[in-house]
This record gives sequence, structure tokens and C-alpha cells, in this order.
Amino acid sequence: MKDWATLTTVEEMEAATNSLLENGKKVGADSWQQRVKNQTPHCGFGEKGTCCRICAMGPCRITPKSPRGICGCDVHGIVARNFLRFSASGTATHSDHGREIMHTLHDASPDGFYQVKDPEKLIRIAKEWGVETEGKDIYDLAHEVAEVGLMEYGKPFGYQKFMSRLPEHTQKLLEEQELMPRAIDREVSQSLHMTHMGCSSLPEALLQQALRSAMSDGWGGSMMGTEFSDVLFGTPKPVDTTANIGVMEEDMVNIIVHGHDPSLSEMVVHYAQDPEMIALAKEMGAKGINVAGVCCTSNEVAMRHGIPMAGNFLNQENVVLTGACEAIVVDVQCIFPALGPLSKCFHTKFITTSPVAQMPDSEFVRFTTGDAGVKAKEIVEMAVRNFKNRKPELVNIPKQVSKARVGYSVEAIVKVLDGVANSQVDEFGTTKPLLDCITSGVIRGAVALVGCNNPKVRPDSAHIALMKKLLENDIVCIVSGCSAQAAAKAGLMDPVQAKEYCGDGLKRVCELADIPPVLHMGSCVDISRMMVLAAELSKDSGIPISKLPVVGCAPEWMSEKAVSIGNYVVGTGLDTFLGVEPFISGSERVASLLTSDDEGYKKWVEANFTVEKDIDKLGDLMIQRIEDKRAALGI
Ligand code: BF8
Ligand code: SF4
Repeated sequence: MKDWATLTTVEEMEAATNSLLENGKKVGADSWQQRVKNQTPHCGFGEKGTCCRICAMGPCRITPKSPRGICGCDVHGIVARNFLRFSASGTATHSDHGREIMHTLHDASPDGFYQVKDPEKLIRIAKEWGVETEGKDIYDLAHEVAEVGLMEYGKPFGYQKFMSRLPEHTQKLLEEQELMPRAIDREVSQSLHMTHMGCSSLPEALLQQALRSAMSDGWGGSMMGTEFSDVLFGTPKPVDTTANIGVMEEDMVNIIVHGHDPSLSEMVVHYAQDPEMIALAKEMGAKGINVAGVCCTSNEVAMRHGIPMAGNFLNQENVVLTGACEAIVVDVQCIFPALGPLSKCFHTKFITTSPVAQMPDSEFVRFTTGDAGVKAKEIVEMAVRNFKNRKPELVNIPKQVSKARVGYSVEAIVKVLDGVANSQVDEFGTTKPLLDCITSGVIRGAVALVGCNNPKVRPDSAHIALMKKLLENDIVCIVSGCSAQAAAKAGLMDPVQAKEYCGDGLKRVCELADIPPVLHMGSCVDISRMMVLAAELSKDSGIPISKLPVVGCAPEWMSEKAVSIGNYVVGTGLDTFLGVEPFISGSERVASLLTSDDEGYKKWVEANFTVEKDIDKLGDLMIQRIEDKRAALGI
């Protein structure tokens, strides 16, 4: 643990970034900060969602003078089609990650590279899915469950299996509205079909498909990604780690893992501890090997191994700019192609590993479950041997580190709070102690803060400002993805220091349970953990999810995945607040269906979106919504 670990402000982080940009200038490096300037102002049609290019009669752009595309589609159809495609792509992306995990599970074996680390969880899910468990070898069971899970992608009949985890009220509502998600690939495929030239242009139908497909993500692909990562790599438990750029070590080989799928990062972490590799690092003149993470991969390995978190989405160039990064090893999603040319300005090796994410100026080491250990060792060795190519005059590691306690899976949250109230009633435990805190008003409610950074918002400023405001108002924050890293970097996951930001009630709970007020629930696929928590709270209280004083928020979102998340969080019944506008402002009709209290989403799934770019106002609106929900419940 570094002894300067402390709370860090956005201004301090920005100063560190500026010093790294100066480092970059010395070697002629490009930066996202510069590219934002080059790209501004953005195309107005794109921003409003009013450009259609799904057939070659177009592209068609809607203006007052040309209110319809060549086929006659109006602006509402075009905006809704774009919105559905955006969301369905997010569903495809998360769910394909989930599918990879199912294949890894299918390849697991006692003497292979991947084992079953949480057999209890595997057995629990097998029972839930009606798979016979008695007398079966755990690996036979794993393979059988993996096949059942893989069928969730393409089965011809039935809904997603995990939908049965929802309270009856939600299931009934979704069935009535015909919004229950079928096979994942079918929902994605149908989204593309519906948005083909000459299919749907009715906004209602397109938005309902956005919900249906997103639900197959949150309660299908993402949930399998989460649950079976736990089975393979262990269900997260609270663990102490450090966060921010200062986790990189000047006298060690620094390997940065970046992306999403833990199948790769787990192996890199493992081989970085190999005595042979450590000896080689020493031979190269380093003190050892330091692995740190960026983006969701960072969340995955932090929660399971306490691997330090170097930064989030808009920090990915920073790790290279330190001049002390021997290798940045990536799998899929949220990886800047900029890392190719940038790594060439330094000695850094940019190592791509997945056929899904291949990039120019990278070294491609194809990684498969069959040869995972061999490839991971090869990658670690490449990094270690690269240490001697480091240019000491270019090394600049800003001394910014915060302490963070991470790893709050639903199981862990239930356990720590059960520990306080001593009310464990079954194998899984109960959320009743958390409910008691909420109904008594000691905690006013909860906000699930998720999502990315986006240069449209000063990096991390919205995440951090909102968290501080919510804590002050006795609202507990559960966080994931790049929002989680923003919190960790700022010190908001430090159980000792962060409680100073809390109101009296929340502070008391944090002290009693020895938890930070901002609970790290994992990566973006792990937002499915938040959905399970909401469902459990609803079942344990008898209150529909939509009436609980709980909301979702993505203040700095940028990706298609984030829109899929938004749609399934709302589809689950939780009002969701956005700090960046989706590309819908070109259609009042679409905007109304997404945000109105009288029609559209609210009527179909009892929840909707609020979009507010003024972050302070966004916070006020969330607090107001939570208080309104409390008042409606009479608590
Ligand atoms: O899935 S929060 S920038 S890293 S998309 Fe990407 Fe956004 Fe970060 Fe993870 Ni999620
Ligand atoms: Fe234009 Fe219609 Fe083709 Fe879209 S589908 S590009 S609106 S003609």
C-alpha cells in the first residue's frame, strides 16, 4: 500500500493528465483531447438522430424543407430506428462477451487452464435451471450447464431463463406488454430486421423492441457473463486495493490489462506471479512485475484478486503516456484504436488478443481457452523483456493513489449486512437488513451509478459530484464500470475516509457494517448484479421494483452498451437518469415515449428516462424521485 494514498479531486486528476500530455508532446503523441477539438462541432443530424443511411437511396437527412426520407419515412421512424440499432448493438456486445464465458465454462477441466472455482454457485444455478445435479461430477455439470446457457442464445421457444428471478409483478407486466425477452440472438436479429428498409417505422414498435432486446442482455447475456465468471473465477468478496495512475510502479515491469473478458486477464494475472517470470524480470533489471487494470477488465481482476486499478475509459492513453507501460494487453470493447499509434511513440507493446477486436499497430497474439496459459505466459514474457527498452527520461508516473475496498457482489452485500443484523435465513441470505435501513429512513434509498466517461463531460466530474451529493443525503451508491473507477480514484471506496462525505444515517450503517458508502459491484455486465439486488429487495419487501426508492444513473455514458443497459434497467422497473443526451432530440415523439410520465416506457414498464445535462440538477432530480417514492410508500 502506497503511503500517500488519499482522497483525490477532479482538479488534481486533471493536473496529472496535463503533466502526462506534456510527456506525450515530447514524442509527438496524439491525444483524445486534441481529437475532440478536431471533431467539434459534431454533425447536427447525427446528434439529433435524424440521418438515415440504412438503404442506398439515402443517406436521407430530415430538415423542415425535407420532412421525409425518399421512402417516405418520417423523423420519428428514423430516430426510433437509430435508437433501436444503437441499443441492439449494445445487447449483442455484452451478450457475446457472455457467450465467450459460456464457452470458457464448457472448456473448463480439472487439469486444464480453467477450473470451477465456485461449485456452490454452479449447483445453485443448475438447480434454478432444472438441471439434475445429484451424483454428477462437477465438470460434467459445468459442461451441461454451459450448453443450456449457450442455448439461451438461439433457442426457438421460450423466454430467458433468468426472467424467473424477477418478482411476479414484473414478469406479469412484461408478459402482458409482450416484452419478455426470447433467445438473445433472436432479439438482436429481429432488431436488425425491424430496422431494415421497409420494415418498422412506428416508434412504439421500435422502442418496444429496444426494451425486449435489452432485457435479453441484462437478464440473459450479461447475467450469464456475470454468473458464470463467478463460477469460473470466484464470486467476488470485499477486498482492499488501490486506484489511480500512481498504482503504476517506476521500478517494476508494468503490464496493463484492458477490456472486458476475464478469461484473458485472469491468465495474465496468474502468469505475472510465476516465479520464472519474476526471475526474468529481475534479470531485466526490474524489481518485479506489476499488473494493473483499465476499464471493466480492471473491475474484474480488482474484485477477485485486489489487482490495482490504473484508471477508467478516458485514462487509457494516460497509462501509456507514463512511459512506464511495458505492455497494454487488451481483449474486447472500449479499446481506443489510438493505442496503436500512441504505443509506437513509446516502448510500449500494444497486444491485441481477440479476433473480435483487431487493430492496426498492435501485436496480435491470438488467445483461446485451449492454449490460454501458453499465450498468457508468452504475453507476460514479451512485456518483461520489453522493460529494458524503457526510456528513463520519458518516465512520469503522477503520484496519485487512493485506497479502495471493492468486490460487493450481491452475495457479499447480503453477507455483510446480515452480519450486522444477524438475520441469515437461508443459503442465499436476505436483503431484509438493507430494507430495514431504507424503510426506517436511516438510508433514504439507493442509486445505481454506472457507465462510461465521455469527453462531453469533464472526465469523472459528474460521477464524483453526484456520488458526494447522494452520500450527503444518506443515499447509498452502488456502482460499476467506469463509474466505479471514478469513485475508487477519488477515494470514495475508502471505508475510512469516504464516510466523511455521508449524512449521519449512512455513516452509521457504514461504520457498523465496515463498508464504504460507495459499493463496487463490478464491471458493466455486472449491472446484472444490481438487477438481481433490486429483484431481491422487491421480493423480500413485497414492493414492486418500480416503487422502491432506487434509481439508475449514467451521467457520463458514451457506448451502445450503455444504451442497452439503460433500456434493461428501465425495463426492470427502475427510473434512469442520463447526463448525456442520446441521439433522440430530433423526434419529440420518441423523446416523449422515453421520458413522459403519461405514455410509452412509463406505461409499458412503470419506469422511464430523465435526461439532464446540468449535473447538479440531475442529482436534485434523483433525490426528488427517491423522496417521492418514499412518500408514495408512506415511509
Ligand atoms: O463496459 S463503463 S467505457 S469500460 S462501456 Fe466501456 Fe463504458 Fe467503461 Fe466497460 Ni461499460
Ligand atoms: Fe432514406 Fe428511407 Fe433509405 Fe432511410 S430507408 S436511407 S429514409 S430512403
